[in-house]
Amino acid sequence: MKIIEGHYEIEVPEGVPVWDVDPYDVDILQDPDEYYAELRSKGPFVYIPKYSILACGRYEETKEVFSDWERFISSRGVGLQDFELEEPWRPKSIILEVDPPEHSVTRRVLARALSPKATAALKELFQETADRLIDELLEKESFEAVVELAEEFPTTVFPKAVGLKEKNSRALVDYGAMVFNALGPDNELRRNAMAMGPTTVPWIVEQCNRKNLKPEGFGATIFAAADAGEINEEQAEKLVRSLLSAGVDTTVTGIGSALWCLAKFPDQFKRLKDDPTLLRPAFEEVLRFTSPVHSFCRTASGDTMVSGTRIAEGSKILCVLGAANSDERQWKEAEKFDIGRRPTGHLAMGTGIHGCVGQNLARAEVAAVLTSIIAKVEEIDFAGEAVWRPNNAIHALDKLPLVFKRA
Ligand code: OVV
Repeated sequence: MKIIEGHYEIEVPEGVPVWDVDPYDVDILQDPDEYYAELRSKGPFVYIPKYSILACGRYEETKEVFSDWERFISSRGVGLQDFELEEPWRPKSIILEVDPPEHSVTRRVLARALSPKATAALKELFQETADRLIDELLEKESFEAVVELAEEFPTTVFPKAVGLKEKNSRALVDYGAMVFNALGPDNELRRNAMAMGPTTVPWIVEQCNRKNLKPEGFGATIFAAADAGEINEEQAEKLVRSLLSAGVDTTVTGIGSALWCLAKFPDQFKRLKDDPTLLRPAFEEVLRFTSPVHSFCRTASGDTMVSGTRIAEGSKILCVLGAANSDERQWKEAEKFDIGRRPTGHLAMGTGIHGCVGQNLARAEVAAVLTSIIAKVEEIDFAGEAVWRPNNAIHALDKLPLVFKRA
């Protein structure tokens, strides 16, 4: 059997349209809305010959595939590569790239480390940091919000929350770019990201060691689970690696996209300032509207059927979360950014047993930044063109020049 992008070539299931598109084309990654709409319009699934995968973008099927961990597994990788056929670029994640029962143990440990209680304890650190940063930015005529705020905030607070002893924002941001670009095909984005390995991976791996973690923080909670015999030392190191993999680029993207939405829709910013109780629903709408993680794959564990489509064992299914989050079958006026919508059930943080384990923390980080902004900033304006940064799994800004006008 022929291998394409690290998995077996599959046959086109009966009745499934063939769509000659490259979902990893730079133009699509930068501006995906038309691709999302066309994907949904073609049917519940399409077959994409370039990568021999199925893709789904309607809400119902995307949710079904993404949440059914028994029929659509993660242990063969959540990118295009099938880990049964090819070695991944790094040892598998023991939370993202495993299934139950192994997943249940590691999930429990990380859920404990990132519990609402652990997150609540960081509230003051988050608010003080956000207030200081926003005060600094108010002094400037304009600023580059990706670097100066979206990256600056998480790379300041997250290492402290984990208990890292060293600060290295560059390595954290670059490692995230590697992890997420690695989920795509062997394209230029993935190759450029992988080229950062030698300057990035050794530092990351080193920070996961118990001796480099403070006695307080998420890292310490994870190693306490190793001391209790729940997991072993190597697993504890891998779970710290998971924090460093998934905890930075995601929140950087969430903050950047929230700023972009508020600058682009000033009426919604005003509405938020007038009613700060909309802060949390506003961020959920940012997540729905921008889908920071635009797509992840699953692999069919056996022959199965979804909405009348036959799916063969070993098929890679690209779950296009961004398309599901803009599906008009699910969301009224889906193309509208409406902070009062309360978009329960959006798939931006996944759903089911693999749903984002750090979501409390992510929400708390963004809430601190937005709280500070609505108190201190009267108006957010663009100071130049916003540019999106293509990435095989993340839809994020590359450049966001902004002006804050003082309240
Ligand atoms: C990209 C990503 C998301 C979630 C978890 C991980 C990676 C991990 O390394 O465990």
